[in-house]
Amino acid sequence: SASASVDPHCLTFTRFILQEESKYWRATGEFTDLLISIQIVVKTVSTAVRRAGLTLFGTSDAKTKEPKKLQALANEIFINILTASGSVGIMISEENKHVIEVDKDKKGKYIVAFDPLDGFTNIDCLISIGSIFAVMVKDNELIPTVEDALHPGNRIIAAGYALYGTSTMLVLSTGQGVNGFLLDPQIGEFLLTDKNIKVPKKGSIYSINEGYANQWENSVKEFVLEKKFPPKGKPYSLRYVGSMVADVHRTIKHGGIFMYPANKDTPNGKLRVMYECKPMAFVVSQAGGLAHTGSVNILDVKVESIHQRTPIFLGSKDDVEEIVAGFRKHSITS
Ligand code: P6P
Repeated sequence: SASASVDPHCLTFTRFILQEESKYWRATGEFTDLLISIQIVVKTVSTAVRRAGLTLFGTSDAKTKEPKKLQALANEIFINILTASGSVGIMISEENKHVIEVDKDKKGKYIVAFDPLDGFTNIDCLISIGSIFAVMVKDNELIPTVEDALHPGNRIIAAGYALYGTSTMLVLSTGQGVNGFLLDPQIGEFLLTDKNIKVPKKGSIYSINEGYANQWENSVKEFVLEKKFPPKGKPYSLRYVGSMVADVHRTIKHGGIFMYPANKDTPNGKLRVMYECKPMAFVVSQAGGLAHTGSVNILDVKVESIHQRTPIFLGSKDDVEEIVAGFRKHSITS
């Protein structure tokens, strides 16, 4: 069977985490418990997503209501399993207006921000969607309260995403590089298939919703124009799925730049700082790439509200630095 072809030395996610624990972390076991719980979350959401076509759709209102149900289900899966881990103190979810505080008896020191099912409206036409998460701790590593969600001393210690595409992939960084694990559904295990992922230094793909071109700032207009009509060499290709996890994962693997700039409709951009942009910036930076707002590194963005948005330019270092130079040029001359 297909699973028999898997390299017997292929590490499962669980064994990888246990190895990492013995190498890097003060092995309290709490962080390991949390990462193992995140693995269970992703397996459970993946099963729900894969069954969506059979259980949630087929009704006349599939386009309107069903994706919302799947998004709510994914959110419940995140909250219930992370709560049960005993490692989490508070959670910030794209789906919840307010910070979620875990009951005292199950409370742990970690702060988890997540988008349970990003791009979920794409599911009824079978476009890849994903989950995004970041794990933070307070600077004093004490148990967090609701007020700590925006504490400037919070630091990201792990982040990653799940891509529910042709296969389910879990990409994780715990601060020692980035690794990708493919779910083998026949044995229900994530296997380490993409070890030490690195973003190419420069790419040949730009990824942006060109439908908003009439709303872009000049820096963005000039950058995109130069990619399409370069003074010398070949133009870049445009690839845009409209599902952040799919666009970011392709950018990490193939290089290039993913952009969601400010538009007149969304003056701070559309994508959220805590559970979309910062987790992706952590992963991309750990893979040797760069994530920027046009004025600061995404990881340095000051968070003043849990659903705060930001413009984002992410991917190959050379490509992102090029558009950042364009922003600097315009800010000096304006
Ligand atoms: P637009 C999906 O709705 C999402 O939140 C991200 O996954 C994606 O990158 C972005 O919005 C797409 O937005 O405005 O191009 O449709």
